[in-house]
Amino acid sequence: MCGIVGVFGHSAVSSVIYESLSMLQHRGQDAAGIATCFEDRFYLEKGNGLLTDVFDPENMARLLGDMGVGHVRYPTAGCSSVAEAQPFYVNSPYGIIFAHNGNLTNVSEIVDNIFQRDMRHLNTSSDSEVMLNVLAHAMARRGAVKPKEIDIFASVEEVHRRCKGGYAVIAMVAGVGMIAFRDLYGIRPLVFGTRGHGKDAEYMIASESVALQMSGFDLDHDLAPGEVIFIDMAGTVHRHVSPQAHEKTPCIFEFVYLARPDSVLDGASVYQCRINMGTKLAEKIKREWAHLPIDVVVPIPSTSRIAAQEIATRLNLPYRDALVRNRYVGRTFIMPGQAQRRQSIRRKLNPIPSVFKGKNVLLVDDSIVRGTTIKEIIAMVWEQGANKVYVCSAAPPVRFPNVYGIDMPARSELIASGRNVQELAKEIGADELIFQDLEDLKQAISDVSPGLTHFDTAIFDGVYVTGDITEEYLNTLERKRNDTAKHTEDVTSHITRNLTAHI
Ligand code: PIN
Repeated sequence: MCGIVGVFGHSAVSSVIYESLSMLQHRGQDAAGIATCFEDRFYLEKGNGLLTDVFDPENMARLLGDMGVGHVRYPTAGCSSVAEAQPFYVNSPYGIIFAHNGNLTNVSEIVDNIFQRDMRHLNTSSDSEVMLNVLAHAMARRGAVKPKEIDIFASVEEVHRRCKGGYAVIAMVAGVGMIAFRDLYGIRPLVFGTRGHGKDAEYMIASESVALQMSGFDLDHDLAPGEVIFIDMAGTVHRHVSPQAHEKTPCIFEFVYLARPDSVLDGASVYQCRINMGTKLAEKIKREWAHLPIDVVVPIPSTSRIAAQEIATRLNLPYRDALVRNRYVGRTFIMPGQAQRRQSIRRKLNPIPSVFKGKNVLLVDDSIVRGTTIKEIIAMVWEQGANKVYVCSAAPPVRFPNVYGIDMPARSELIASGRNVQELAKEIGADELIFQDLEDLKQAISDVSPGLTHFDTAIFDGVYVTGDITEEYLNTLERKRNDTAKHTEDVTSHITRNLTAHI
């Protein structure tokens, strides 16, 4: 998962991009980059770390121009080289800057063609570079010296044809303008906003609406599946939808956890969706678990707070923020390994004993992925002398890998994979474990944005909307994951960053 932003303005844009990226920092803390364009020259600054690690007044001052693109990268196992920090650049044709969020599912097939047929070179193992080269090749083949919207749309249609998967892209072409597009299913989010009117109008494209809000841009619309926006150098906005576009199926996990609660995605306030997730869970508890003698509702911070408050209200129970988060340990440098991971959870969240002692506690989390966090927290809660520990999750169990750009563990690392709910409860040490039903989760979002009825729910039900995910693909992914994890474990067995930042 990554965050992207593009600004087409009428004055220097670097600080606007920086501010907007800061609102997207939750989408990636591993690397950050900004590229701007001034008189057909690109200026690019990028590096590993948070925005505050990468940018200072000196390099910000080098980012000249009224048009620019920014990127924050999520840590992906085995990929933390600065060469893979974005935006990317190719000099031909025209000069293209490219920022991408998502993942391609047919990379190996395209890579062969890029070398053998298109005769283009790739210098990283990033699928973003693959996509950039597909776009560059398509634009070169059009052969237009001054490409017009018809050339841009045809080129992106070719990208849509060749690149399978979930993605959102913002690109800048020297002397031509800014291009943004979303995959054919609208899996990864992308919003378009405006500031000012007429000749003064400025435009921003971003992963989430909070980025627009920060800099005073009004949300115009979420890009439709397969939609392409092209802003030419005169500031005229051209829109087009690739004919292969499918019905919109945004990634449901954006609403559960990835996106900020103050964002509105595909017409749905993420905050209201999370409240509704709490409502649905409370209804389920009333329906099926009314016999549980719950004394207190405690969220596992931070995301689950919104749902937990709603559950407490609906069940008429006290809500207590009894796991206190230390906000300064997010990026500690520690040794990896299970023992260290456990220690890092305890460093991050500390219990208030009096809330737990002798109580029947309902812990609320947004999701259970690897299960390491919840397991450790349950152990902590037992140590405080709790009488019963019940757990509920605002999302159903995560049983399948994500192939559309969320860095999720392989199947073998997913605690719910191959376990039923009883086995899971036992494994994590809970007396009872209650999961949101998938239909309720979808409904929680549809209730906020009635037009939104279909989602990418593959991590919960194994249905991959792009239709190209085979068992063989998942097995290869699993092998790669395990190799990378092993490699990462080897490389980081010295001193390294705390990897528990992963989902
Ligand atoms: C944490 C949100 N949330 C907590 C992310 C952990 C799964 N994990 C998904 C639970 S916060 S695990 O809101 O960002 O603080 O199951 O893989 O251990």
